[in-house]
Amino acid sequence: MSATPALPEQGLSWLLAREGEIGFRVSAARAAQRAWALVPVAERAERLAKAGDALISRMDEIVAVIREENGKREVEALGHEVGGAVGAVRWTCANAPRLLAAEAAPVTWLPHRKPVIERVPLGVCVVISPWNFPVSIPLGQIVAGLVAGNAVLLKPSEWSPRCGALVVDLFRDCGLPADLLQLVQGDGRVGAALIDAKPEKVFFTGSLVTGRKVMAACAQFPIPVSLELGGIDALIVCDDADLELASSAALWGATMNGGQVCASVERILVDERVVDAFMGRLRAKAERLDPSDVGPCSMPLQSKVWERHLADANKRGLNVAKYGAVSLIDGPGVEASDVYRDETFGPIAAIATFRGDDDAARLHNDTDFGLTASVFSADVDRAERLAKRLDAGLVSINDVAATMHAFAELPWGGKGSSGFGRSHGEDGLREFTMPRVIDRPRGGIPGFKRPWWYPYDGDQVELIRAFVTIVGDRHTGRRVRSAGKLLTAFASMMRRSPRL
Ligand code: TXE
Repeated sequence: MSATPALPEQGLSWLLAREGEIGFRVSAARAAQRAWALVPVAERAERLAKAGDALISRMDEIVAVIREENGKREVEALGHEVGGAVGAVRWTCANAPRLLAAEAAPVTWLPHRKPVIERVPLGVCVVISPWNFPVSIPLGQIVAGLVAGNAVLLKPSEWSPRCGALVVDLFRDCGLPADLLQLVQGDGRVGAALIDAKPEKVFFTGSLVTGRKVMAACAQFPIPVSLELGGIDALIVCDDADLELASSAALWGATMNGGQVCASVERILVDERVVDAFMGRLRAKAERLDPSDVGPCSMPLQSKVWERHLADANKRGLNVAKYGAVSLIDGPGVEASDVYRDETFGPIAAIATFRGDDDAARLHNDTDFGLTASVFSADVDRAERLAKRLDAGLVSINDVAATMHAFAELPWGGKGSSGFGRSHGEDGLREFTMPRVIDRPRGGIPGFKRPWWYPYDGDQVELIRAFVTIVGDRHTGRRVRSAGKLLTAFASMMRRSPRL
C-alpha cells in the first residue's frame, strides 16, 4: 500500500487560487449540465452503462489501485468495490428511465386542468467522498447524479486520490459533454471551497464531525445536502439464536474491511442467558482468524482512534481481549465506554448483555446513531418484531450487513448521527432530482375566466360552498343537493356580473 498522501500544506494564496479555479469549474459544469439535461433519460442511461463495462474490463487494474492505496483485501476490493459499483451502474441505468419518467397527477379540485409531475435535475452536484470505499461510494453517487441530468464534481478523500481519479476515468468512454463530470482533488479546504461555489446539491459521506461542518456551510446559501455518516451498529444475539452462525457473523461483521465500515458491527448485544456460550465460540474463532484476512488501517489517523478507545477501556477496568488483529471488549460498565458510545471504525467490538427483547431494543436504541443492525433468533417472526423496534435504516435477520451499501436496489442510509438522505434505490436516485409540476389545460375545455376570480359576490360564495361540499362531504344526499346549488349559482353568475 503506497504511503498515504502528504496533505498539501499550501498557504492562503494557494487556497484563493483554488477557490477561483473552483468557481470557474462549477460555472463550466453548469453550462454543460444545461445541455445534458436535454438528453433523454434513456439515452443518458445508455451512455452511462459504459462505465459498468469499464468496471468489468478494468477490474484487475481497479483492484490493484485500491489495494495499493487502501490496503483492502482482494476479495473485499472485488466484492465490495467493483461488485458494488457495477451493481449500482447496472441497476441505476436500468431503472432510471422508469423512475424519472413524468407522471400524470390528476387533482380532484382541478377537473379542468391536467397536472404532470416531472423529475428534473438539480443542476451541479458536488460529491464529497471518503477513503474507506474509495470506488463504490463515489461511483454510485456519480452515476445517479448524471443519469438524473446533473453535472457532478467529485472530491475524493485526500487519502485516496488515485482511486478518485480512476473513478472519474471509468466514465471516459461514456460520451459525456466536457466539464459535466469533473475531478477536484484536495483536502477538506477544497471540499469547503466547493460548497462555497454554491452548487445545487452536496452529497457528503464521512464523519459526523465533518458532516456537521458541511451541513453548516450548506445552510449559508441554503444548499440541499445528503449526509451519509458513521454508525455504531449492533448485532443482537437473542437467547434462542444459532450461536454458531451468530458468532461467525459477528467476527466478520466487526472486522471486514479492517472494521472501517460505517455499517460494521461495533457493538455485540447478547442475551445474558447465552453470553458465555456465545463468547466461547466468538473467542475461539477470533483466535483461529488469520490476521492477514483482516485489512490494515487505511488512514493513519484512524489508528489513533483505536488506541484512544482501547486506552479508555483499559482505564475503566474492562476486559480487553486481543486476538491477532481483533479486539473484543466487555465487562461491567462497558456501555459507558468510548468504544461503545463512539464510532471506533476498526477491528474492535464492544460486547454488552441484555435480558429479553424489550431490554435488547432499549440497549440498541440507547445511542444517537442509527445506521444498520442485525438480529439473530431461531424465530424469524420474533426477530422481525424486534427489528421493527430498532432505530436503524437497515436491519438484517440472521445475517449481518446483508442489505448493505453494495446493493443498489435498496435505499442506504440511517437516522440521527448517522445522517440523513439516501443513496441507492429509488429514494437515492430521487435525491438527485427535484419534482416539478406543469399543469396544462385539459384538452377541449375553452379558456374561461374562473368563477373564483373577481368580483367576489354572493353567487360566488354559494358556488364555492357547493363545490367544497361536493368534493369534501361524505354524505351523498348533501353532495347531490350541492350539485344543484352549484349549477344555480353558476347560471346566475354568468347572467349577472361579468368576471374581471
Ligand atoms: O472523514 P472526513 P475521514 C468516519 C469514520 C472515520 C472518520 C474520519 O468514523 O473515523 O469519519 O474519516 C472531506 N468541507 N467515516 O477523515 O473528515 C474530506 O476531504 C467539505 C465514516 O475520511 O469526514 C473527505 O473527502 N469537505 C464514513 C471527506 O470530507 C470536507 C466513511 C470525508 O472526510 C471538509 C469515512 C469540510 N470542512 C469516514 N472536511 C462512512 N459513512 O462510511 C473534510 N472534508
